[in-house]
Amino acid sequence: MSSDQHDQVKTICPYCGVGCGITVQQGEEPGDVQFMPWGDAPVNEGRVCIKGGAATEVVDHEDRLTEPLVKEDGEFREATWEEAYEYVVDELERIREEHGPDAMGFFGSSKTMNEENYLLQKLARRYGTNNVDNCTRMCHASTVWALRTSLGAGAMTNSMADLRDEADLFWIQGANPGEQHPIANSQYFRQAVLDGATVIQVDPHANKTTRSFQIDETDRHQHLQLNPGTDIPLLNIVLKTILEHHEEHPEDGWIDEEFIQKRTDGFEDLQATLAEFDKAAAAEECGIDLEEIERAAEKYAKADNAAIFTGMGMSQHACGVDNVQNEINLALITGNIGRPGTGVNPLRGQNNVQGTCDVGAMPNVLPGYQLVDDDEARESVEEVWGFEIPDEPGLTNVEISYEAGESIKGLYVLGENPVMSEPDANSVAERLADLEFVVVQDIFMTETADYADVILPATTWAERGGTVTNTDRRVQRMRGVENVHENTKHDLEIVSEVGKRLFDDGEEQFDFDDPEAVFEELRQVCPIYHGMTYDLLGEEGLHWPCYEPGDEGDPFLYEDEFDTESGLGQIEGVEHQPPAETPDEEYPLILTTARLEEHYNTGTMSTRSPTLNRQTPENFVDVHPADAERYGIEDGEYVRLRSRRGEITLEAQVTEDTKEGVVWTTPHFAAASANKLTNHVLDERAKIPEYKAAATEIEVDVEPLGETADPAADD
Ligand SMILES: Nc1nc2c(c(=O)[nH]1)N[C@H]1C(S)=C(S)[C@@H](COP(=O)(O)OP(=O)(O)OC[C@H]3O[C@@H](n4cnc5c(=O)[nH]c(N)nc54)[C@H](O)[C@@H]3O)O[C@H]1N2
Ligand SMILES: Nc1nc2c(c(=O)[nH]1)N[C@H]1C(S)=C(S)[C@@H](COP(=O)(O)OP(=O)(O)OC[C@H]3O[C@@H](n4cnc5c(=O)[nH]c(N)nc54)[C@H](O)[C@@H]3O)O[C@H]1N2
Ligand code: SF4
Ligand SMILES: [Mo]
Repeated sequence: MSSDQHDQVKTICPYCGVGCGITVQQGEEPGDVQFMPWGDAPVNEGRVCIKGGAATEVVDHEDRLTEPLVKEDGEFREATWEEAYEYVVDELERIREEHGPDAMGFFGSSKTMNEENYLLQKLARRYGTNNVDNCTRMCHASTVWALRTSLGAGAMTNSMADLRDEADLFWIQGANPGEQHPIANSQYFRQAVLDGATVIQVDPHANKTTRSFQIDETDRHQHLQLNPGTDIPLLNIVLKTILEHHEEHPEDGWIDEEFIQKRTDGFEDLQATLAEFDKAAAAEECGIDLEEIERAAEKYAKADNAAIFTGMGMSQHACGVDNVQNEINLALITGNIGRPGTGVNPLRGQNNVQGTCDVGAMPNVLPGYQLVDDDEARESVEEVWGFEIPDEPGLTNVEISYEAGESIKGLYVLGENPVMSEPDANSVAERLADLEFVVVQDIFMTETADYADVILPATTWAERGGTVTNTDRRVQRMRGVENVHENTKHDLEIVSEVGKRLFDDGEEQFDFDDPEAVFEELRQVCPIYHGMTYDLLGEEGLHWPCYEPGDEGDPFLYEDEFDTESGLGQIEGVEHQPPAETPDEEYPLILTTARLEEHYNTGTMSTRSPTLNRQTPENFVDVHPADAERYGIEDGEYVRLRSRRGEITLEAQVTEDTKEGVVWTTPHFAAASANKLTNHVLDERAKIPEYKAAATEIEVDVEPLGETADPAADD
């Protein structure tokens, strides 16, 4: 399969969903791959954060998987591609014959491109199952659920550019754009703040977002440092404050009556929910002075254009859908939506998580969010694909891992690392060990690949072409330099080859000349991409929805109506649901987990990047000084964190960045993997895990991990 490969290419940063353009330059030797700025790149105009600038460091890393590997007597040995393909195809056939197609699970990858995920979900469906999902499940699944149900589309309502130009207030709840979306923060949001916009940050932890807006130093901005898992009561205080003020002073227009009447449904439900709601008791639950929250409510209500940012602190709770619904409630009753500078905006995580969802790598939807159980939608896709699609939604990835060894017998993992990224990781590992067959397609050996029977070595982002979709729905082209390691193959080629060999009519359904040919098929079955072609994408890319060639896409959504059946935005009152685990005598602290600027997810790339790893080479836990005093913990001392599911040993940082009673750590490091502690409890509807609250205890006087840190040592 040919690809878009040259010595110097304009492409897109492989880390986060901002979608910054960069240039990759190939030197004399194939492995000599250098970063260069792309001066007029559409999103970032040449600027990058620390990760973008260091992205090429891992392309030729000595740990790259360079040959297919097959497990024999518990050890991996090198194999030919022919042998590896045969093994995969034979096992997929055997599992389908012996257990039926729903015994397989397929994980798509938000680190890979639209074409690759499109082909993987097509493969799963041709195989006969809708058990296909991607990391959005652990990420913004709840956000997407709430946005889709109440507004229409599971994406940012606005674009970074209109937020920069028009927003007067940013309400940032459970998101840390200063570190997780640094260029969006520095080049877009910070600009608005320099022009006078106010920031309200709602987060149990202080971070670079707090510091970049100097939140402590002005009266204008506020940091509401709440207890983890108390976001519903906090927003209910805000909502009730606004409603009460409107009763007394309708002339101030804190709520937008006309908007509520013409464009929304369910306002009475919200009023009823809040009628008996006790603001003072709720403020106590949140751990914040009531007046502080009321002051923030006033600022939101008075802003001409107020925009909400919502992140993992909201989505990763068993009440994740309701958390986001309450943000939607706030935007709808104040009419802060459908205009530039407003809305409810999830900053999407991985470089291509938006696209991976758009192209249908999810168990309930086909490309373009067409429901698998909608006969008309399914039939229209079947017409193009030429085979029948199963009509029942499949299992999510977290469910697939939990069914491993039970109804699930085999797993195809394209670029995910569930043994580190899913909650209660010790038990995920045990379950994967019970599978009959696992194939992992990755660029590095991972904690998950340890459990594989076959490992397929893929080329990296810098070595291949395709498209990715960023957080404001901009579809952009990626281009690659030559393969650094000759025997690695492009993800698209690997999936295509498996499809061709697996099915009688595979040649027809899985043979494509290049990524563009796959995109041409994708746009036929994905209405929101229908108007795009590689030529039209050019260097600027296009925003979806783009129904016909020439459509410019919408920079912001819902100007005239919502994309719901009634065309109305859905308001729905929600009540506090505490996390599944709250502190008790045995586990008196609440653990929450979140990210660092210099590391990335399960660390497979960032911990191997010298520039990124230098600053923070191992995991740590933030402990409030009052807690440190009670436990007798010195700053820099090693401690053991223990939950009902496991324990890890790591350094304690004593800091007021965290709140008393709350310990804060990161999911980036295998040697002290936070997910050994987290709780496998899911939001009922979106099936997202509660990564942001688990009851924990600290033990002191433990040995440091030291130089010889062994990932298995703290099992
Ligand atoms: N540098 C870097 N950038 C990344 C990533 C990375 O790993 N590193 N990952 C990418 C991915 S996949 C994603 S999804 C995004 C995620 O980006 P964010 O949504 O910013 O994710 P987190 O840092 O996990 O969590 C955000 C904040 O939630 C806070 N929080 C914790 N518990 C609660 C709570 O109960 N309530 C509230 N209100 N806040 C809480 C945390 O303290 C943290 O500051 O980042 C993307 N960008
Ligand atoms: N405790 C806790 N856990 C969390 C979170 C949290 O906040 N706290 N956040 C959750 C969130 S938001 C997310 S998104 C998930 C992320 O969970 P995962 O998606 O499992 O984590 P990543 O580390 O991003 O894994 C991506 C994998 O893709 C591989 N890869 C990179 N490029 C390529 C490529 O081009 N081809 C192929 N084939 N493979 C490639 C990488 O080496 C890596 O193994 O983690 C979740 N887990
Ligand atoms: S902000 Fe995100 S996309 Fe931009 S350079 Fe940094 S990691 Fe890459
Ligand atoms: Mo994510």
